[in-house]
Amino acid sequence: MPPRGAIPGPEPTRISRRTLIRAAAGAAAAGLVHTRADALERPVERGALQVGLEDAPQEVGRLPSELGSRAPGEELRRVIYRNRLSGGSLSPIHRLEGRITPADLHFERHHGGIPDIDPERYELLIHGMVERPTVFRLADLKRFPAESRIHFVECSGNGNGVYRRSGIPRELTAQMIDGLLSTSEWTGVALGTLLREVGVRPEATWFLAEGADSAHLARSVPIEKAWDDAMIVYAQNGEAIRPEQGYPARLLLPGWEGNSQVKWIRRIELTDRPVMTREETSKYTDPLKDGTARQFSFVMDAKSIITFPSYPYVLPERGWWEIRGLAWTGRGRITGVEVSADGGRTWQAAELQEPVQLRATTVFRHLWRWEGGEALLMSRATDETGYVQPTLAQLVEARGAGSTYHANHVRAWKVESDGQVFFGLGEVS
Ligand SMILES: Nc1nc2c(c(=O)[nH]1)N[C@H]1C(S)=C(S)[C@@H](COP(=O)(O)O)O[C@H]1N2
Ligand SMILES: [Mo]
Repeated sequence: MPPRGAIPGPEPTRISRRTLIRAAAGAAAAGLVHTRADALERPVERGALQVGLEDAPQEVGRLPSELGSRAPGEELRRVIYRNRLSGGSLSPIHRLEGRITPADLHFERHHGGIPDIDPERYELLIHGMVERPTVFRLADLKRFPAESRIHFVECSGNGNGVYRRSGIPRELTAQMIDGLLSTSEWTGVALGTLLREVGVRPEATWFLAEGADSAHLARSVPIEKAWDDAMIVYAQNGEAIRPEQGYPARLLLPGWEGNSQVKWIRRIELTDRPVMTREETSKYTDPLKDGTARQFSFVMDAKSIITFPSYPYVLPERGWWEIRGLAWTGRGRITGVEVSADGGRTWQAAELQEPVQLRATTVFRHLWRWEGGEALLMSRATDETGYVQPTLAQLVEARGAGSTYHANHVRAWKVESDGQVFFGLGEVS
């Protein structure tokens, strides 16, 4: 068991670094692992690891089942943030391990509810500035060479609740702050493959992607993205994508804002200019200080958040704790994450979980000794373009206070002297 804080209520897990070292030394002494036990602490006696047969279960357990379930007490839930047709739900990122989001916990954002689409009758039309306008059925899409890739999807509104200098509640979970982020292994066909099939005319520079939901969500996308890494995906973490994620097929634009990744995709029209839909004019633009607005701000900038320790975890005792979190960037790969325990005065490099992949979340970890006083934990991500996750002050300086999207500033967690952890951005700004 790795060290883990406890949510108030159940018995706290008490594992010190000393215990971990002892356990490792004990296992080594018993010949279970090849560790240099002498470099650790005095090994415990061999007998300590011997387990009597009477400890083995005496009764046969449950029989196999067709469908698995989560262990009792390990059930996880999304948080629905607006219980209307135009709503969403947040993924429990503070309760997940590793980078992959279980498909039933992938965040949701839809503007007109989830349509029921019959996969037998599903059609994707590609037309406009093409040589051969074509309708693809689901079976057609699956006949093309398939690709599987791990990518995050993040709503560009993710984290906008903490894009403020004051008035932010302390009792916020990472789920509530940044839960409009999820990562899956997506499988589908490269959009470039389909475009070669229909023959794109040279004057086409953009394409319009339109969904089959009642919102008719539509976005204009520069054609370069299609030749680069855009996909039409029909599977997620090994099975058909969920209705919430766009069943039977969605547009995947790795690293770009969630809104542009049209679900339930039914039409792609090649054009020589952006169409200026609602979602790229009145919505999903970023008002700036000087009265203008950023438009087509597709790329999700580098960002990170510590998921442990975070609210509502409680550190039961001082000592060694592993700070853990997620970092991601739409610009390419994460190259570094730094962690601070003193509110940004000093920073140390965290370890990145290999392999660090393109436009995918990366887990970072940093061993930290909590001396028992107050601490302000922060993380700061850098990506391969040299872009560094900004502070709130830097972001407000660059964009003004009126933006509601792309709030990727450094987040902070306040550890109180009694071990309670709260959202702590107000301490920083
Ligand atoms: N057709 C359609 N596509 C859509 C949406 C929608 O409402 N309709 N919502 C968009 C938004 S705002 C986001 S953030 C992502 C969310 O993807 P997810 O629900 O699979 O997490 O889908 C995008 N694609
Ligand atoms: Mo979104």
